[in-house]
Amino acid sequence: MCSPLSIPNAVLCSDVKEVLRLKQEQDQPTTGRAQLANEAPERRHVLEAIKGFTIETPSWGYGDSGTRFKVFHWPGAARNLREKLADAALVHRLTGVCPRVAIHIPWDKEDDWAAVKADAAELGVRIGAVNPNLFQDEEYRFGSLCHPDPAVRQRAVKHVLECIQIAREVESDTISLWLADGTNYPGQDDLRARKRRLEETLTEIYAALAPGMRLLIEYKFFEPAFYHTDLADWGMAYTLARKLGPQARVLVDTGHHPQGTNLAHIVAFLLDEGILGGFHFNDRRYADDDLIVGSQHPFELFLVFNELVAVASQPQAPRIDYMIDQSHNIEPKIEAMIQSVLHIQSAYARALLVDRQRLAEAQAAGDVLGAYRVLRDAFETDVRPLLAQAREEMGLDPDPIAAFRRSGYADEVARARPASRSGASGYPGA
Ligand code: PSV
Ligand code: MN
Repeated sequence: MCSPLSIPNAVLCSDVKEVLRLKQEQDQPTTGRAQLANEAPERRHVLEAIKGFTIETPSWGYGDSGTRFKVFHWPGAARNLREKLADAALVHRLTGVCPRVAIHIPWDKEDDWAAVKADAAELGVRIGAVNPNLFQDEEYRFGSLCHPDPAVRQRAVKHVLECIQIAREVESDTISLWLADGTNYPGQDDLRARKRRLEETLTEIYAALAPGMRLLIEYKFFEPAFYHTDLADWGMAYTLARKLGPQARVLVDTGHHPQGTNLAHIVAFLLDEGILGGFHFNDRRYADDDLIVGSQHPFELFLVFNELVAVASQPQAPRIDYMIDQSHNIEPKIEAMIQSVLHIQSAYARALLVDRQRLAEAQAAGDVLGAYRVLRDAFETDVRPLLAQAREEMGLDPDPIAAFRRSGYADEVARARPASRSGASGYPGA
């Protein structure tokens, strides 16, 4: 049996047999499901948690992107911020859980941010994290916030300050910072000097944050630099966030680790230190592949959510921003985004079904495989009926992908949005 919940948005345990029974019930008409919800309080808690769990989508995931070899144009791909917001708003209408859109500056730069804010609101979404580009200017060849030349560092700081101002204007409380800084050859620059420059520039940025604003520090172990990256791993991001202060937090991009890294362990560690601030979800096989979330390693995604749910049931649950960071090279962009949202919801729902009491008992008893099976039971549960019910209760189509395909939106934008450029190489100008 399951124990009662002490907090509303998390489920501490579930009876797998009960879940299977509920699944059979799913084939019954809606009234049957509603009755069932009343009968099974743990199911109700899972449903409410799923309905309240929001995911931010990235503006750049709606536009064309590619590898360094080729950018394939997708018919109807969004060409500017307004079109990206329209696509993101559709994803929100279909899933009910994507009310925020992350932007990148200057990719999404506009002159009138009050108008952007109003237009977004009219579409039913708002601007989420503001991401400064610190990698595009000619001046950034040897870095931005870590550059040896103080004038270039100041240019980079100024750009982040501009992003803070944009965040204020659109009423976003999040600056999400990723650095492309690094070197390609041993000896190219002084590594300790670069670290100190970074501390200095970040301190200046931190001081300019509005009260209550968060600075999410994202790390990545390689690319575009190959010998060293200035913010290479969670330990470096953690150290800097701690030095800066409570408004700084670590952001984990699931595609930014070497092969074989145990992501759930990193997440558990950062959670326990109270320093985890957000996620960039995507999936990878080899490098920073930016593929559909959960498409390559669904068990790993589930294990990450298992750690998050374990902490969500504690009284002082931290604020974590769940964002998708994907670039779609060959696949339809809106559909890929919806698919990622659905996979995230599946992982979350399964993690909510973990029987935490049985897990703790098995762990305490040294029952290695018993503990493993508790996780496996939850992971192997078919949560599609549960998710469909949550969507129906939100007044949505239970199958957002089918609804998208039926909507005619893809054809409509393909007609309305001629390619802004065709068949370009991933190497600009090549
Ligand atoms: C870098 O690889 C990254 O993950 C950062 O989050 C950027 O903001 C994003 O991709 C888009 O370039
Ligand atoms: Mn990222």
